[in-house]
Amino acid sequence: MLVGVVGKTNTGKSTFFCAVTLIPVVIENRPFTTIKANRGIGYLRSPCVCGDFNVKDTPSNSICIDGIRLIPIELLDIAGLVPGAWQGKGLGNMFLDDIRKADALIHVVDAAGATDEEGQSSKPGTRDPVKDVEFLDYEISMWLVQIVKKDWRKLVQVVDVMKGNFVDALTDRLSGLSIKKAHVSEALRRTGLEVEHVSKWTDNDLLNLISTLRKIAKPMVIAANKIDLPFAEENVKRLRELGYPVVPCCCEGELILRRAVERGLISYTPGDKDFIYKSTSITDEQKRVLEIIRSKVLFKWGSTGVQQVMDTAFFKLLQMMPVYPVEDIEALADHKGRVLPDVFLIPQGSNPRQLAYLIHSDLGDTFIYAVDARTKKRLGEDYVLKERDVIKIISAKART
Ligand SMILES: Nc1nc2c(ncn2[C@@H]2O[C@H](COP(=O)(O)OP(=O)(O)OP(=O)(O)O)[C@@H](O)[C@H]2O)c(=O)[nH]1
Ligand SMILES: [Mg+2]
Repeated sequence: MLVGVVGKTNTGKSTFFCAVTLIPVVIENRPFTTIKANRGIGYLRSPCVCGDFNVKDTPSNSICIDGIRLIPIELLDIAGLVPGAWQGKGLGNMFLDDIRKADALIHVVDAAGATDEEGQSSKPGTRDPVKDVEFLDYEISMWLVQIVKKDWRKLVQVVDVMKGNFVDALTDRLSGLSIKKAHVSEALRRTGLEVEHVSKWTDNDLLNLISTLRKIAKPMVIAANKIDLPFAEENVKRLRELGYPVVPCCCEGELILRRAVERGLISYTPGDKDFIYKSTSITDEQKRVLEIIRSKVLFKWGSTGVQQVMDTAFFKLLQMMPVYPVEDIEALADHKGRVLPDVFLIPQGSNPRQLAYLIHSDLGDTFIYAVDARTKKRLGEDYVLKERDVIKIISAKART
């Protein structure tokens, strides 16, 4: 699963990416700082099961800090866009092509309205961030419409004359865009458009279908950034009326906190509501900046919001959940003796065999049953895995 960080140019996308991945990318107060997308690893935050079992864990594919499991995931920081990108304006298709790979989108908006339509910085309160959301929706939809329209007549012929399947034909046309057949069927159901009359659809019908499809295939969370600035609070309220999950955030504040942790100045885990001073060699200036973040962001909003954006994207939009496979249910360990070494992200509603496949295709093929480490009960393929289950897979090859 890959999540793309998108939005108008100069809203703080790279700051968000850097705060999450700690990859030093270029951040500047000007449009089009990022041209080539940055790809990196960020972390999701989930309460670790080590506390439930009262054991000291030795994580391998993830990190555990004070009972909080940080689970690695992939993130893409995409070039910014300006209105007309779908027609090639600004960096145009450069941005749009990178969206192809994304399964969900984090839309970083300047909630303070301190960047104009073209991404030039302006006084807070001068740009309506609601317009930024509307325009990004429109840009992505128009770009997709353009792709579909290229072959529209052929597609209509396949369905009308050759009685081909519309869902198959459209999914095929959109291949390589991380859009699945189920997404297309669901978009048709929601719009109520009739496939039998596809040749009579208007441009608006097609736009309606495609924007609905985009919302299903590439769900979006709004990261309402720059909440440290004036006007953000009232704009956040208005952004919440658009029907997307909205998380107020201060990417710059999160980046400063993460860097202060790296320098050993404070202790802070992403997503925390406060930090603790660790070093006595902290300068007055460093303290002043940290105290501003504390009062303007942490105390006022409850956190910097950056971690919550990540968790919303993977747990709510993509409906993933963490599950812990182990080989020994007594020691909760793998064959190397590592305790609760791995956590896997798996779609909600998955069964133990699907977990086995995620670990290794052989293990899925030879799956016999699973065992729940909490209840010691045997679980068949009909069992629906729960969030934070600790599971042993029994296979014909007797390996996990
Ligand atoms: N006040 C404030 N400024 C921020 C925040 N996050 C980012 N910025 C500033 O916004 C400006 C743009 O940041 P970038 O991260 O480069 O923005 P971008 O969206 O990647 O921009 P492009 O790559 O040019 O499209 C920089 O001056 C950042 O310091 C924040 O939370 N608050
Ligand atoms: Mg950037």
